[in-house]
Amino acid sequence: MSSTSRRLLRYGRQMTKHRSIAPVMSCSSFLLPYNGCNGSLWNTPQVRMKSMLSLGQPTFKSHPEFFSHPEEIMPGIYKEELRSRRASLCHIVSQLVVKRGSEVNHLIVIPASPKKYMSENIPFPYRQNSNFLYLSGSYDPEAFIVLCVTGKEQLHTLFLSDPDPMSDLWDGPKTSPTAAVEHYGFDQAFLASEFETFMNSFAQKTNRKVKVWCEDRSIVERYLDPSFGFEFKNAESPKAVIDSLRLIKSPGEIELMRRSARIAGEAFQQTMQLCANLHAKGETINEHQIWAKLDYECRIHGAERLAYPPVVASGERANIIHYVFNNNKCHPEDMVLVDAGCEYFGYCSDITRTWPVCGKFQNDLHKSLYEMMLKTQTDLIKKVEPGISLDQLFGIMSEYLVKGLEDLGIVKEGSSKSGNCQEIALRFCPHHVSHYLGMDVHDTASVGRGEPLGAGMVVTVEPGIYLRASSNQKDFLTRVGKEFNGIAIRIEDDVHVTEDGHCVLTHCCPKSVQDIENWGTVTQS
Ligand SMILES: [Mn+2]
Repeated sequence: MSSTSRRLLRYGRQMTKHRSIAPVMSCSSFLLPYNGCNGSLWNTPQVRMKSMLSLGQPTFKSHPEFFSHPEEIMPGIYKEELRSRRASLCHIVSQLVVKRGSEVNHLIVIPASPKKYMSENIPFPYRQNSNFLYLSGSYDPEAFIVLCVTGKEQLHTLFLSDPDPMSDLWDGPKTSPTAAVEHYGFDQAFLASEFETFMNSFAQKTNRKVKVWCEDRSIVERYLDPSFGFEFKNAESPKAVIDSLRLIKSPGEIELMRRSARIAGEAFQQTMQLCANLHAKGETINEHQIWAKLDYECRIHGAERLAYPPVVASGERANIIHYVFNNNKCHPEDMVLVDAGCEYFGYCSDITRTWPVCGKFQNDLHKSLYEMMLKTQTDLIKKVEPGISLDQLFGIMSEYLVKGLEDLGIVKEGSSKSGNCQEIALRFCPHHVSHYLGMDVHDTASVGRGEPLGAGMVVTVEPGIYLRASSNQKDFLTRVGKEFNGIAIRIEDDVHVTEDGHCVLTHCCPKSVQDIENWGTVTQS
């Protein structure tokens, strides 16, 4: 990890700690309204009528069941918090460059996700770019945020795609600049076609001494004539700076993650029960049904979608770590490994459970290995607190896992004292035991796993065991160990790091043998 990255994380922590009082400089009108940039296209009666319609996402007015205050953009996330996130980003980039020895003006451009198509005219379900959503709260496709920093002044602008009768007919009306300023709390908002005029004004104001921060400049280039020649070619990505902010969740974000975790956890309860009921009726259970049930339960309880293609792998298929076909029959004597989570107002949950398809642990090998993994996972969660790193958690897991396998007689005696637990563990659990979680499942990926945890972070704890008697496992397995061949188990919870330890967000998801068997009890005749 470079010293710049360390400094970033320190800035991120400072900014998020004082989020509610983050220094937001008053926005003087260094970019005065100018001709053409007044949203005049929106001033026709038809467009005015359309702009009164929904913003295309739930608001206090349209969905009072989700919100308690008109200033909330997502439940518990107020307009002011979004503004403060943008202000922190501006503040950090200007600090970084000052430290590098020269003071310049900054232009930060964050585009929304474009619409993507799976085939001719058929769109994929739309998912907003997490960084754009984090800084704006908006689900508008093809919009972009432009943050200008000149000296100590900041100006937050949102650009929205132009109204177009044809696309409005197919996709519905778009958010107007006026509605965007009012709802999202930007200083100003314009149509994308007005971007070049805006840039001319900014270039003049700054004598073109500008450092550009932009991850994907294609959207900007669409609206800016190439002859404009602004410094987009040498733009630096703001990703690491935004990650340093997103790493530490605010109380409002933690509440959304708690809700996301609860919806997913309860979906697992219902899914376990469905399996038991289908089994009792003598019906064959297909992995596809488990997927469908989880998806249904999450959506019906308010989640936007599953957070990723789930893994529903029964029997030996659980050894395929990213198995996503989910189309095979579950044998009633097997266990099924399910890795699924949902997205709630942009915040993800990520859970894995492994349970007996029929609802009860009837196979001693399954049960003994499950109990060992459960102990490994719950003991590991106890280690989560400020100061420890994800890599250190992996080291501890390695020791627990090898000791557990040795106690069960699966690996040769003395393995846990051989001094190479990590190397042995990697042969049985080839993935890491944790990642950061937030608006993305693998959140804030630019932050290394060697960083000490701090209050406000959310991480997963997910030890797994995959017994394949593969060539790299054979050297360590005993004769007993070979009987376990084909079994795979992973248990994963989402854990919020608090000032004095941790809090498990996914606690409602059945995990103990007793809870799993309770939810695996038949409820219908
Ligand atoms: Mn995970």
